[in-house]
Formats: sequence, C-alpha cells, structure tokens
Amino acid sequence: MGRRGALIVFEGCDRAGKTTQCKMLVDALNKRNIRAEYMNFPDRSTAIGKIISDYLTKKIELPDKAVHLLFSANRWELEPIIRNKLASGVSLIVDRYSYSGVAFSAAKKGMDLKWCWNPEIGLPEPDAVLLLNLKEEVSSKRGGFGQERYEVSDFQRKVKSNYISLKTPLWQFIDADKTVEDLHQEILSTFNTIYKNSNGKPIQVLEE
Ligand code: FDM
Repeated sequence: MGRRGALIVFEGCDRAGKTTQCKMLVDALNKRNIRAEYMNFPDRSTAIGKIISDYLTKKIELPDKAVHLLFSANRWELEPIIRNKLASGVSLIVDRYSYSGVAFSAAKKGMDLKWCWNPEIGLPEPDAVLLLNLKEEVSSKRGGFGQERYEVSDFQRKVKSNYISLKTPLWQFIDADKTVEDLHQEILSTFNTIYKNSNGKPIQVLEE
C-alpha cells in the first residue's frame, strides 16, 4: 500500500486567485507524477449543488439556515468520494470547504458561528488550509464583482473577519498580492512541506 493523498483546502475572499492557483497546483503536481485532483465547493453539478446554484444566481430564495444546511449537505454527499480518493493516494486540492460555509453564512444577520459549524463536524479535516489573503485596496483593483449573491464589499468584509475567527494551527496565511507565477511557486513549496508532513498520519475529522 502506498501513502494516502493530502487534503489541502484553499480559502479566501473573492478575487484572491484561489481557483487559478488550485488548478495550477494540480497541473504542476501531475507533471511531477504526484496524483492530484481539483475539487470545489459548492459542487454545482450534483442535485443539491443545482439548488445552491439557483440560490446563488438569485433564481430562488431560501431561508438562511436552510441554504446553510444545503451547502453542508453538498460536502457530505461528496465525503465518501473524498475519503476514497485520499485512501487511494490521490491528493485533493479543494477550492473552498467548511470554512467558507461558516464564514459566509455567519456573515448574515442572526446566524452564529457555532450553529453554522455544527453540521461540519465529522467531515474529513484538511492537512492544511491555505488562506489567500488580499488587502481590500488590492482586491478592488482586480475588476468588479459578478452578479451573484454575496459579491458585495460589505459582506466580504464580514466574511474576512469570520475567517480569522475560524483560524486554527492548520491555517497558513499566504499574501496573494504577487504575480500569478510567484504565488504559484510559493504554494508549490508550501505543498511539498504539507505533503511530506502528512505521510503516515491518518485523516482526522473536524471537531466541535
Ligand atoms: N459559499 C461557498 C457559501 O456560502 N457556503 C459554502 O459552504 C461554500 C463552499 O458560495 F460566495 C459561497 C462562497 C461564494 C459562493 O462560491 C460561490 P464560488 O467559489 O464563487 O463558486
């Protein structure tokens, strides 16, 4: 039996370059013969993901708590796949996870962090969470927001402060204010350390 894959999560506010960097990392790892795959949450391709997508694109309305649980259920429906892939040696580079789930929902009025975290308990815990951090002055220069729900500056500010409340020793803050290639090189070297350190360690679960 070979080693398990590493579970690496990327988090951060919109426009920090998460998706670009996740995909570049997967390509670079595959070129080096390290098996790795990209995953993203919400995964809009599933039945639950389709409802989430309709909500985000404002086609439907849902109560805040209900939509929060759908985002969480979207992770739980993929949990067996995550476990199988990791066990078979594939590293997963995940574009948003439970931390986005909590940081975004808890930015809404009447939603608290603890309530939001509860349905995440028991999901596989990442080996590392890389938070791509971008100052607001810089992110606002990177082009406007799209039309989706949540793409509003005030809301994103609350999300950012929620991310900081969720921080654990697994988190690494990475300054995203650099060129795409420089950021990629930094992430690649961070990955190497995480990959080495995760060897032989069983996957833990998210706890209270
Ligand atoms: N989002 C994402 C949530 O509100 N909860 C979640 O659990 C997750 C994973 O959905 F605004 C928010 C974050 C973002 C929106 O994400 C869609 P992408 O990465 O832009 O598709």
